[in-house]
Amino acid sequence: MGKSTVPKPPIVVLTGAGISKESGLDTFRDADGIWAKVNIEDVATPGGFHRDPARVHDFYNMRRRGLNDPGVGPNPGHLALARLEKEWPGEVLIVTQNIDDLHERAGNANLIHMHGELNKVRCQGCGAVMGWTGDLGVGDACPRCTRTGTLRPHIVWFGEMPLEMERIQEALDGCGLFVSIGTSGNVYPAAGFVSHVRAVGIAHTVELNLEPSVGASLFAETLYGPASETVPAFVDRVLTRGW
Ligand code: BV8
Repeated sequence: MGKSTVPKPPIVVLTGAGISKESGLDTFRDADGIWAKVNIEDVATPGGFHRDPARVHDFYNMRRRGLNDPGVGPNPGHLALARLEKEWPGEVLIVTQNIDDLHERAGNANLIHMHGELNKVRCQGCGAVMGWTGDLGVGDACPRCTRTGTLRPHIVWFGEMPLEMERIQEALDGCGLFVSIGTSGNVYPAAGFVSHVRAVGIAHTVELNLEPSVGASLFAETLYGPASETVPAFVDRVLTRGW
């Protein structure tokens, strides 16, 4: 079924690690999560990278190998969001905190990776951002400027400015529906988006998560359960009778 002609309000969807959990990727703050195994300061800050780049490369190389494992792919939660973008007769923007590429692989095209992407690297010498699906090491040369020692993961670390914030703020200002999926609401500025949307005062706000997030009370509606179940059901509802 294609899009009908009557334009409908834009939808903004914020996703976090919880939507990729059932695809086999670890979350951060669950009991078995990433931050239970490594120290944020050592692997997800500019200081950590400056102190020990090889250690940070190892951390992201392990996660990149995990993501690019043939057994890892989009789950029904990702696929439902691709259907929403395809069939909703208005704009659907996915703003993801995730650095995996499962939204793209599910079929979403209108997508912002506000914390960067695991399968990309950035040269601190010439600024180039390039696809990179293998391991990255301190000795690797930039394919564009040939410098060595200047490549870093194209990922936003703590204390660094998330990407495309202006475009995100504009989308939040103008949306009719804001949905937050699979995020614990601990990390800013993403955790503040729902408050921004409420202050604008137009949109309906919904949290789809396994359990209440830190900001659960800020949402007009909350639905709990695994994303592979809650997201398809919610998308069905929006496409058949709105919110
Ligand atoms: C910024 C990339 C300002 C790396 C990430 C002191 C010093 C400096 C900064 C700060 C500070 N104090 C506060 C800050 C701000 C800081 C922050 O918020 N810190 C927190 C910890 C207090 N934020 C920043 O630093 C940001 N930048 O503020 O810049 C600035 C201003 C001007 C100029 C320059 C700078 C940058 C934040 C981005 C950091 N990078 N990731 C990497 O991925 O390795 S953050 C990291 O957390 C990931 O991106 C992740 O996506 C994100 C959020 O985590 P979640 O996705 O929510 O994952 P989590 O595990 O927490 O939750 C999963 C949820 O899923 C759970 O609720 C669970 O119940 C649910 N779930 C589980 N299974 C399922 C499920 N749901 C559904 N279905 C299931 N099956």
